[in-house]
Amino acid sequence: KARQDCGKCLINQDVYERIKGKVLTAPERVNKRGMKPCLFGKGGTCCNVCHMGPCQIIEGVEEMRGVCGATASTVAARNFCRMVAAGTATHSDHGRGIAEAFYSVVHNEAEDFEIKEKAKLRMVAHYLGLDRKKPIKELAKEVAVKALEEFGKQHGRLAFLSRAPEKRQEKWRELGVESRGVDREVVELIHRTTVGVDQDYRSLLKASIRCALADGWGGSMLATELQDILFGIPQPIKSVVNLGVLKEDMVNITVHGHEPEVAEALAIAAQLPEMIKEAQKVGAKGINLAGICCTGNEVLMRRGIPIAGSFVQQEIALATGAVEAMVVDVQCIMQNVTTVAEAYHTAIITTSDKAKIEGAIHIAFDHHKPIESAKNILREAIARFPKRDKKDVYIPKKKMDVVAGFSHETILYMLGGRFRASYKPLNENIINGRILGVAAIIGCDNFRVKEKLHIEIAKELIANNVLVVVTGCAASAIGRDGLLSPDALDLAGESYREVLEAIGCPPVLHMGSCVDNSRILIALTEMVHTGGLGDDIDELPVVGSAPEWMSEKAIAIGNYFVGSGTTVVFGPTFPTENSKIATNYLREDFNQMFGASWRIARNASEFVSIMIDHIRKKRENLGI
Ligand code: BF8
Repeated sequence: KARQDCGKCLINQDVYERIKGKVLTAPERVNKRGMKPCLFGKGGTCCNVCHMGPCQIIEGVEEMRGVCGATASTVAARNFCRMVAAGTATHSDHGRGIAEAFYSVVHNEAEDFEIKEKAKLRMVAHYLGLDRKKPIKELAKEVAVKALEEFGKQHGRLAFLSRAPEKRQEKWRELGVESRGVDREVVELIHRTTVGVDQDYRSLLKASIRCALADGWGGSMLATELQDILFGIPQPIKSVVNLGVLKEDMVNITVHGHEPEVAEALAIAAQLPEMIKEAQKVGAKGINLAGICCTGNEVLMRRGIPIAGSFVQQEIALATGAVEAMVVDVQCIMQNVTTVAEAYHTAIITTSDKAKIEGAIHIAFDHHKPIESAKNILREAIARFPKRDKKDVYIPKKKMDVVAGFSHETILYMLGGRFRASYKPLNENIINGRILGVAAIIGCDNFRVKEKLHIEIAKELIANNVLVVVTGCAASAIGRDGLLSPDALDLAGESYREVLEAIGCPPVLHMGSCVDNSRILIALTEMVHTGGLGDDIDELPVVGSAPEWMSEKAIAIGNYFVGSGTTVVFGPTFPTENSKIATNYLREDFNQMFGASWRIARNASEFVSIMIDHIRKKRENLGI
């Protein structure tokens, strides 16, 4: 029953059946009594910042304040801030990791990688305040130093904030929420939330924007830009998604986590004749890489490497019995993967010294020697192939064609053509009403959500002529259903379909991993700069959503979008809900301050109606 209750596992119900009784998996835990969410924690009013508690607090009940007197709104705001700080830290430490790799490459301390995108390097150099005309090698070194400095800066403001529309920058200045340095904002926000510090929900929540902006326009944007410079700007590319991408006759390696460095190195090493020969020696035809989570999105976007699964599919990818190794770095790796792997011949290989897992093999990835590290990892996987129990392999047939790789640069070219690359055609089609507006569906998929929310919402939006962009695990889920393929054009509303047919792209555009939500910030800025849709992001007929969010990172993302002027709809639950006061502040007061707010929806139709109403209201304000 537990399995049948979970909409997500229905996707691969057949695989779950195989491990029934062998290993306890996440969907089973979801429905076990002890695994119900804590009611106070879920709505944000469990306070555990000191050891007089944890205190469970009910709004408006005097005796149910914390021992220290903390109110429900203070506690909910504190917990929300901690999520924002954690999400910001996570994306940003990823950004720092890439900046360090970039530093090593351009200072000739690392082998194998090189600058792939010189024009983008010059553009990034410009926004970091450098002279873009300098010789490329010299400039790259300066960019590496400047990028790393953004993390530890104490004063002034983050360099990429200057990429936002001028009016937005003024707003940030007036409100005092310009981020200074990435690390400083995370540290300060955590400081504010500890016992006896900031005890006014308004002050806390406003500060959460300053930190979140350091994610979107700081850590995440640095990650995206430096990854593009090193590994290439994504271009539209065909591939496939779902467990059917695993191959019976090859060494299957799933690359899971977030920073693309390991997966990029594995992709290069897996093509080397010596490694293919080693695989053949043990009876395999070759090496097959398949992605999971955001690492999957990174290598799908740039290399067309197929995606085996999103967050909710990581256990069952192993339960196919066909995976020799799951190679992980950081974030969103469930501890249970080692338990599932033990039931098979599979190795879980951790590669980051920041993220080890009991029961996994650790092969530290040396970013000075990426290919050598990758070869060691491949050899561990190849050695497992003869141990595969061929009778115990079951790879579901399900897979779906997708077209991914829609970076904001690519969208620019597609819309405007090579000789007048511009967002003008998009703005024109919004103004003339062929496209109603733009909606983002981002974030995780979640074992607790029974419905296929991403898919239902996306279908309804495109049918209503809304251009939909997606990132993260939402993108994989939507891809599994076929919406990332031009074959789904007939699901789009008539006028939107005409636009899509003219440029030949799918009705839903995959813009990348979760750090790549920064691409959406730049795309929105381009729309403002192109003209005709107002002077700031909050005037655009645009809305965001994370219908199945579960990670703190999603809250940080939502918050930087709101701070940047885009209303976001989250659900089905929300982390401040036990305090009406704090939740109302995020909706009404944020709307006054930033022209955008946090909204909550419980089901697909609520998501769609809030999103479409919002877009229509913005159109009305613009008089279009
Ligand atoms: O950073 S969408 S489950 S994989 S947190 Fe994690 Fe959520 Fe997937 Fe990527 Ni984003």
